Amino acid sequence: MSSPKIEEYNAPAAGWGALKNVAVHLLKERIPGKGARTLLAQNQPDGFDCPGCAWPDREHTSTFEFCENGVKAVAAETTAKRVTPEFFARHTVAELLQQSDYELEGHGRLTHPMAYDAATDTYQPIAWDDAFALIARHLHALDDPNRAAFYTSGRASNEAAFLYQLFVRRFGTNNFPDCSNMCHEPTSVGLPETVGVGKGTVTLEDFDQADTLILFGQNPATNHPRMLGELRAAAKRGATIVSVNPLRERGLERFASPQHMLDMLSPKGVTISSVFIRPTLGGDLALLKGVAKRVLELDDEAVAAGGARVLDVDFIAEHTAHFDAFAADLRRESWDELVTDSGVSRDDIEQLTQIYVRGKAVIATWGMGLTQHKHAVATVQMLTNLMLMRCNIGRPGAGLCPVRGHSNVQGDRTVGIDEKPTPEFLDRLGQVFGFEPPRHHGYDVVATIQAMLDGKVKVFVGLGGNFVMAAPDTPRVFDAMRACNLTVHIATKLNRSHLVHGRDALILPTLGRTEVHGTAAGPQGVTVEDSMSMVHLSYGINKPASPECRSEIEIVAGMAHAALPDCGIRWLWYAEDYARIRDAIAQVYDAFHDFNARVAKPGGFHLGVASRERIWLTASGKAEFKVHGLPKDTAIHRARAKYGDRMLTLMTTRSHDQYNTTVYGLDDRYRGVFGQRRILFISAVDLQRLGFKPDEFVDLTSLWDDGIERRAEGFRLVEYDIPPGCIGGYYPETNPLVPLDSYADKARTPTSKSIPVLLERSRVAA
Ligand SMILES: Nc1nc2c(c(=O)[nH]1)N[C@H]1C(S)=C(S)[C@@H](COP(=O)(O)OP(=O)(O)OC[C@H]3O[C@@H](n4cnc5c(=O)[nH]c(N)nc54)[C@H](O)[C@@H]3O)O[C@H]1N2
Ligand SMILES: Nc1nc2c(c(=O)[nH]1)N[C@H]1C(S)=C(S)[C@@H](COP(=O)(O)OP(=O)(O)OC[C@H]3O[C@@H](n4cnc5c(=O)[nH]c(N)nc54)[C@H](O)[C@@H]3O)O[C@H]1N2
Ligand SMILES: [Mo]
Repeated sequence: MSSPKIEEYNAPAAGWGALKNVAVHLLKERIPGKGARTLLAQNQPDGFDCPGCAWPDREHTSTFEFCENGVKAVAAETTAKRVTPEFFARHTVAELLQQSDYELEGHGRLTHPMAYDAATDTYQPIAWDDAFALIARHLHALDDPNRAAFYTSGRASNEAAFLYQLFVRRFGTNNFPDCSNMCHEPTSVGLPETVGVGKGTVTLEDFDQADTLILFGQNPATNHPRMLGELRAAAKRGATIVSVNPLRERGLERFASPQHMLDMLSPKGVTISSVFIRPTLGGDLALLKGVAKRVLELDDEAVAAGGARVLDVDFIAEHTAHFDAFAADLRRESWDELVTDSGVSRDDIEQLTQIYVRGKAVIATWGMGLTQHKHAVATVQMLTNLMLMRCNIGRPGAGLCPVRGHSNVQGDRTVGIDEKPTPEFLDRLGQVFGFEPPRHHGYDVVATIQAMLDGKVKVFVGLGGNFVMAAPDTPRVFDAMRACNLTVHIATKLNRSHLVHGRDALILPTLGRTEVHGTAAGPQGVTVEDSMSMVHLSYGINKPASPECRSEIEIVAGMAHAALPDCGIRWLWYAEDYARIRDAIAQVYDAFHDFNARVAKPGGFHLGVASRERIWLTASGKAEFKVHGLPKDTAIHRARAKYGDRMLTLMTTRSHDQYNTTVYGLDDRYRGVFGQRRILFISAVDLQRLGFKPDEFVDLTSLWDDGIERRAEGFRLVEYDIPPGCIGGYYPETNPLVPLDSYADKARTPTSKSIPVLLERSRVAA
């Protein structure tokens, strides 16, 4: 492990640094020997889908798609370390709570089902059937099925997720808090209103044809490293790549591909992004609106000069609705406000506009930098507006590309993990399985936490994930969990959610995606859907971490069988052969017709996205332009009115050495941070203005007017190239600062990238 230091990173992204880091992680997990075999099977037609990110794979291309962070995800799962009943006997829960998330993760794979014993404050082994019976007892004791909530993290396979939602709906509730509530929900809410489908419209083939790629609020070198391969190819082809990000993310400057020896030997690597546009936090809505306004002005000028139109007027006329209202609003908008609110100069807006209008095939990608704000839905829709102006949707080489997080987060939603299911889906589910599904909408993440705090939800079941650390407002989530009668976690590794538990609590150890899922019917594959709607099979190749581990499907079936043995659904029969679940999925969703046959093909199949085909499943049957004013009364505005420029806006992001709440290591190599995580990036201007020095420690208080004090203490200031007024820290350390009620309009995604805070000299650390 590195000693704490800050040191500028000058090498290209990936490259030798990545290779070295791979070796370090394989060693740390004590898996040097078999590591290579596992890695070779990763993201290959006959191997397993990488449990890391949701970026798609090329079919049959390179021998293996190398990715440092994919290796870390695989190494974390295939670790030789184990958390056994003896381990739990040695440590009380109170003791384990003192350990850091990094230490908890480091103990290794869970091996046995464990139940909490209050008398000893330890987890004790429990037989699987007894665990299922305990769950059934608690569920039956509820006077209303809506007093239970069923969380999903996006690693669950389609089969596991489908069976889970069937169990939960058959039990009687739509309470499906989901990691996507904290992630791409604004995309899933925003796009259906504009283009009819809440998914991206591009495939990897479009990446081959695009001449312009604009990346909004995304850090691919860390979070989707395989995307860099596509960007490298595009850059080499001469495509223009722009990064819109308050930070000049290092991994987007230069990239050395471990598959291309020449890159590795050149000290510079391949230049990826040549243009960096740097809005203030949350400034993208104003920026996009500014670019759209400029496109309209350029079109006016072209019309006046009798030149070629800048707008695609034929497309707009034939395929879209409400353009006039949109254009009228753009004409009214003041340039001063667009510049102030975006934090981007007129010159930079002009530059981005010129790049956009010169592009003949433009792809816009986006990540958490757009979605974790109050006005995230409006921002996603403004991006869609801009793309529609020049017909950059539903055309080869062009389109919308939300870059999803978890490897199957998109698939989980597709197969029914949805707290707001459509009536059509419920009708179909009810017909196929012979029951009347609950119709009322259920709780999302924020609503679940509130309901637990209000005593309305008493049973929490988590299919993967680390709810208490991923969610906002950490201390309140702790209170919420501890108020439950039962908390259940289906997990591969120990995490804090297991230690902040209800009166009764279970940890149920599950197989990871890298492991063989064997049943009486033989080895089973599971399916996942990537960020570009490709569905494919994944087969584990490693021996299970422990003979006691069960697959997620077997665990869901076990719970369902115990709770609803006589409901007419043969839960255990489904778990014997996962192809039966795929047949059931095909019965419920037309898009999955002939599922088993189609997915047997190497590389799988594309699910079909209507907007990609210019079929607009919106209210008007057309792609819709949406008018959005600039936000004027957010928590940031209110805090600024009260505290002036003492107030700073905090974003919470991932370091290079973490997977969400799982901390693999303490370095953030490309940003030059080593051996530590409690740091805050701050501009030289703000340091000076506020009278702080680099390396000084500060405490943060968030500014939210509900009378609750939210603090996070002991962060080292790191002088960084970040726009003045903005600061950045890592998640989950900063989650105590995110108020539960501070979320995106309509989508209710916590505003993890725009939290108004004050800094003060630290009381705790020095
Ligand atoms: N190795 C690894 N891979 C992962 C994950 C991981 O933790 N580790 N997590 C997975 C998951 S679940 C997800 S959702 C994705 C997340 O992947 P990303 O979407 O890349 O998520 P973040 O690291 O949170 O930050 C995104 C970027 O947004 C920028 N940003 C912040 N605020 C703004 C803003 O207001 N405007 C703009 N334009 N930019 C902004 C930040 O500077 C940062 O570069 O990655 C997935 N893949
Ligand atoms: N402040 C702030 N908060 C955020 C974010 C942010 O940017 N800032 N990002 C948000 C986003 S985008 C997301 S997606 C959420 C993530 O929220 P979650 O999905 O809940 O969190 P993870 O850290 O991905 O979950 C890690 C745990 O999953 C379990 N696990 C790993 N693999 C498997 C498996 O194959 N099966 C099962 N059953 N369990 C497994 C392990 O026990 C591990 O400890 O966090 C959100 N929270
Ligand atoms: Mo995510």
